[in-house]
Amino acid sequence: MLVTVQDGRAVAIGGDPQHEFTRGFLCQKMARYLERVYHRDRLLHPLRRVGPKGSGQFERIGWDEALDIIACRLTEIAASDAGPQAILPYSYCGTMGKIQSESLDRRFFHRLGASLLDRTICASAGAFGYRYTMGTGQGMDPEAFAESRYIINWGSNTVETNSHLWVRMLEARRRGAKIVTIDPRPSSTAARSDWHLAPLPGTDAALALGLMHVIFRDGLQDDDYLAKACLGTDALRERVLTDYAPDRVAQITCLAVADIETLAREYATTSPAAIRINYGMQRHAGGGMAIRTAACLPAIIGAWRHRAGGALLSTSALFPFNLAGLHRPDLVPAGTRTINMNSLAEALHGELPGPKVEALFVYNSNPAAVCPDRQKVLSGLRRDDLFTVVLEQFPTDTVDYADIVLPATTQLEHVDLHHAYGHHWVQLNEPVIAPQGECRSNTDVFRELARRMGFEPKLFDVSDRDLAREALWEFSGQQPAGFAGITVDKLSSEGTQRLRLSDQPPYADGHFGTPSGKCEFFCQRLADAGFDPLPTFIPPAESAQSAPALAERYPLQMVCPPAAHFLNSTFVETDTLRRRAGEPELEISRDDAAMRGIEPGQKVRVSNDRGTFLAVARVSNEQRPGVVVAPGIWWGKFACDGANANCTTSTRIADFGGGATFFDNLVEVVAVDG
Ligand SMILES: Nc1nc2c(c(=O)[nH]1)N[C@H]1C(S)=C(S)[C@@H](COP(=O)(O)OP(=O)(O)OC[C@H]3O[C@@H](n4cnc5c(=O)[nH]c(N)nc54)[C@H](O)[C@@H]3O)O[C@H]1N2
Ligand SMILES: Nc1nc2c(c(=O)[nH]1)N[C@H]1C(S)=C(S)[C@@H](COP(=O)(O)OP(=O)(O)OC[C@H]3O[C@@H](n4cnc5c(=O)[nH]c(N)nc54)[C@H](O)[C@@H]3O)O[C@H]1N2
Ligand SMILES: [Mo]
Repeated sequence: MLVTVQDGRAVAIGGDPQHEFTRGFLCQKMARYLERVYHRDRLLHPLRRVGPKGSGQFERIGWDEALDIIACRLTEIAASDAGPQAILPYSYCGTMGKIQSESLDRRFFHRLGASLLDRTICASAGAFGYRYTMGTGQGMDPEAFAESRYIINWGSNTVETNSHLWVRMLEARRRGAKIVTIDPRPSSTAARSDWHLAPLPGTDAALALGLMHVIFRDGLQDDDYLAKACLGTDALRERVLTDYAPDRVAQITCLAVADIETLAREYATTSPAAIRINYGMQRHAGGGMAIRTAACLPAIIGAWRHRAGGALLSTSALFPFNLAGLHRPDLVPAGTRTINMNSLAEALHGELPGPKVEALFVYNSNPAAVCPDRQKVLSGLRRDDLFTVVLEQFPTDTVDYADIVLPATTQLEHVDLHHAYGHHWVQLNEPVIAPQGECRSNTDVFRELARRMGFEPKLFDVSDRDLAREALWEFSGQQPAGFAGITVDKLSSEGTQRLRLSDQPPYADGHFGTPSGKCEFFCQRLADAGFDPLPTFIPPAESAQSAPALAERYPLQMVCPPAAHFLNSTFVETDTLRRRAGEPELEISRDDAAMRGIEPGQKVRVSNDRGTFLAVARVSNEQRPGVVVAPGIWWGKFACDGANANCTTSTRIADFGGGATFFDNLVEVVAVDG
């Protein structure tokens, strides 16, 4: 980003035309970042709660008092019978900068001996699934999509969630590529694609196996690539030929047999073919296996031979940061428990093994809005015996439940070092304005707390720039190849640097990162973990086919991805974006609406046994019957009923990696009078 500053105030923000990936444009949210920085509701001073939890009533206090209260309470809990594991840090991706999201905070909680948090809310099912097949996280270079001839957006709303990649896809289309989107919802991406297939949610693995059936049946596979680079081809071929004929796959997915046949043939015969595998398909009970299964497809047709062929999940694994140097996992006391962040509802109610959580320290996250089973999360946050600290920029739903609120700086006010999960560039984030009000960066807060708690100065009296140098291995004598010569000074003087990666396609000759060195259709690691070692279809936990009794009461499958105007629950406070988003909505098919007497624009109640929320019905001819969509992630306080879609979502864990299952959710919808 380029920011123009006049007299100490940021007056303009824009993309950097020199940046080779973003080429000078920001998404519609970041383009309004200054509205956020100077927003009337920015938290500018520490606060102490004066009303009941949840009321959001606070009084202003000073930093010294706030930090003393926190240090005192954390020390007390650590010294009590419950011990330091009764303290739970809770953070995710408010900022993804390495310094403000995972440096001194990790050191602090490790040194304290607090419970560890498994940060699984977004990407872990897919990350595990992809690695079972591929051995590493590496996939296609996003920039190569511009040269692909056949592009599949699979569970990816690329137009809205990854607009810079969409630009590459449009370039490919100008060169003749076909763009296909596989999504149960008529997303913006589906609407702009050449072809949209709408399977039932959670059935992608079956679809992928059906495509393999057609490919092997019709001899469209790349036998040479299979022989040299893949493990388990015969077993996979037998499985898909026996179990996944198009008519069975059509029943599972609710797609037409002819469409499955056509997709398989086009995909296998148009080269280079690229798949953007993304997060939509992994937020299901079988989401990890779905990603693992889809990730087998490029090898079967030899797509990895080409730079513009293969698949892309995330680029984050390519950034070889010195995380151990930043986090200092060596400080963690032996036997410390780990809490899955998707299980916050259970953790706050003392339903997990180990001591009951007595202190919750939230930063870079808004769990009262983004966590599954929200009603239960909120009743946990309401506990009078829970001490809650929230380090935030805005008075979010979570802040309303805090005992102590600490005001945090924004990206324009602090130092950070950024990687990306959608491109190959490293960047340094320099502060350009002074912290607003009394705001402090996350690192400053943990430095101060560490001092008050008597932790070793050599661990915490480290500047943010030195932490960035540590992350880039500048103190270790030798940097990993990907970072060779990329230093804080270079980033500062020359700007963004591309990772030092080879231009060759990563798996052109095989050489996968698996124990066998092959693309593992057969995966012993999965067998060892108690799973089917071959790609398979694990049905959703909540669907008409897999849970017919539940579906009698709650017949609609609901997916709830973010609205285009929000970044998860960030930017809901930003007036221009929230006005564009309007109000909480529910997209519903014409048939499902008619059956329930629901008129377009009418208020509806969406519910299941976990909870309920209100939304305005958007009746759509394009939406497939049986599936409803609730774009989010709204703050309860901006909704007329104080609720949001996560009131209905489940804390059930996906098959791999402890991942979330936000889109595996049966509900019923009724019209609300008046
Ligand atoms: N504008 C915007 N951009 C964002 C974000 C944001 O909040 N707003 N969030 C960022 C983050 S943290 C993430 S993780 C990414 C997520 O970005 P994406 O990977 O695009 O994920 P989602 O938007 O959650 O879902 C994508 C699509 O998957 C569909 N889907 C749901 N279930 C299934 C299924 O079972 N199968 C298939 N094939 N499709 C399914 C949904 O209908 C949705 O249209 O976006 C990032 N970019
Ligand atoms: N229903 C539903 N729920 C979902 C999802 C979904 O698709 N549907 N998506 C899931 C996904 S993919 C993700 S990644 C998670 C995201 O969950 P979170 O990581 O909690 O993301 P945000 O909602 O964006 O909240 C981040 C908070 O961090 C604050 N923040 C930003 N920068 C800083 C900083 O420098 N310091 C501090 N202290 N705070 C800062 C912001 O103000 C914001 O309130 O949500 C998950 N929840
Ligand atoms: Mo995410």
